[in-house]
Amino acid sequence: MKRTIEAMLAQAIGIGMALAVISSSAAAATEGGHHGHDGHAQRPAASNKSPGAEKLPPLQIVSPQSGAKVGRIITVEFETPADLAKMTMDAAVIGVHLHVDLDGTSLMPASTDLTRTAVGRYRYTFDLPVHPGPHVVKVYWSDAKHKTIEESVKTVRFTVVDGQPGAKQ
Ligand SMILES: [Cu+2]
Repeated sequence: MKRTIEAMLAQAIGIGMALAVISSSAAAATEGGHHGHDGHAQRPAASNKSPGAEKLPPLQIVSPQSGAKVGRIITVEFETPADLAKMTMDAAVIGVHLHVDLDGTSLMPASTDLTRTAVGRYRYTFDLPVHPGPHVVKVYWSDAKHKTIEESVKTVRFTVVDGQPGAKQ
């Protein structure tokens, strides 16, 4: 099951987007990578962070690579140690969950929409029409209200080339 985010966005706009929270989360992300070394003494008070944000499982896009030239079927492969049965929209209780995004169209794949290609590695194929030219794929966590958790966003920019034989030259 796939659902576009439009309906959820309408709800989110009604609630009001907390932009201040997003910017403070981004600031938190810049020091998030150092927690393992800094120890408790240097850790700032976590007053502005999204609840549980620093415990989110990492996400990493492994394909396409930045600047790659790919065909018209857009596939993203990513790595995460997360239990995606619990962190997708088919979870029993929707909390933080996976979003994938192609050129601003945000999708929420169920875990069954993902092909596991290795331990902790998954592939998703977008069922969206694309034209030759530059494109952007993002993989990230959203909270239970489908608000993007900015510090989790992974982005890759690549180019679609029309490799189909017989296409207009
Ligand atoms: Cu969502």
